Amino acid sequence: MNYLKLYLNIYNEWYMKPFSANVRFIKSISDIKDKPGPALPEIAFAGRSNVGKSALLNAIFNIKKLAKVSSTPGKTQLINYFQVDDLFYFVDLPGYGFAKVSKSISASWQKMIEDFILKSENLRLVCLLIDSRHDLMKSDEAMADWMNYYQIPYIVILTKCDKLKKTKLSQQVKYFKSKFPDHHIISFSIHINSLKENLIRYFDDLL
Ligand SMILES: Nc1nc2c(ncn2[C@@H]2O[C@H](COP(=O)(O)OP(=O)(O)OP(=O)(O)O)[C@@H](O)[C@H]2O)c(=O)[nH]1
Ligand SMILES: [Mg+2]
Repeated sequence: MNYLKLYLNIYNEWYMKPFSANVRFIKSISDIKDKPGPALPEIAFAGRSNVGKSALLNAIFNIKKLAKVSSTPGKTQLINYFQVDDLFYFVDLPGYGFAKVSKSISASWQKMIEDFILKSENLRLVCLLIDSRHDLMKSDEAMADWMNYYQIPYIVILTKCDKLKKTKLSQQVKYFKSKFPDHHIISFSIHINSLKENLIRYFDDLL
């Protein structure tokens, strides 16, 4: 799958329109039975509200408003499908762990996320996004334990790495490696090109 590589190449040539032309929003669903066709491999983005799931998608495709981003948690409320050519879907999920939504709404989001992860036959990988600045939160631990229980393949992406000094960041990476010894961990920031490129390379190798 050379499309992301292509993007990387073109991205380095800043004056050209990048690969982003080939990604498009398909639809938002609340129930897995409404998922779009054709069936393609899926990579989903999960994590606490405000961790940076939607911003990550915008950043790697270099499109400002591909996915809706907000400084207020709880922006993404449905399961959003983005298709890259005829090759695969990136799926932006609602966040969890946001205290300000009512219990019934947060339970319905949780059910949506769990149903999607358990029932989507084409799901290849969940990217569990965790804010690099904090230690593991209860809700992230619960999500990871749940995925471990159901043997869902996942990696951990540490977000907002631009907000940490180098030494603190390497401490945090060590800390998360100790928490997730069996999972791949990738540092990321929407503001650091080398980290964006690392992540794009990772997806490229995967697909
Ligand atoms: N400094 C910095 N800010 C970031 C980064 N990633 C995201 N943000 C900011 O964090 C806020 C939340 O980003 P979103 O992408 O909307 O978060 P989300 O995880 O999709 O949140 P929900 O849709 O509520 O689940 C926005 O103000 C982003 O600009 C990053 O790498 N660095
Ligand atoms: Mg979002």
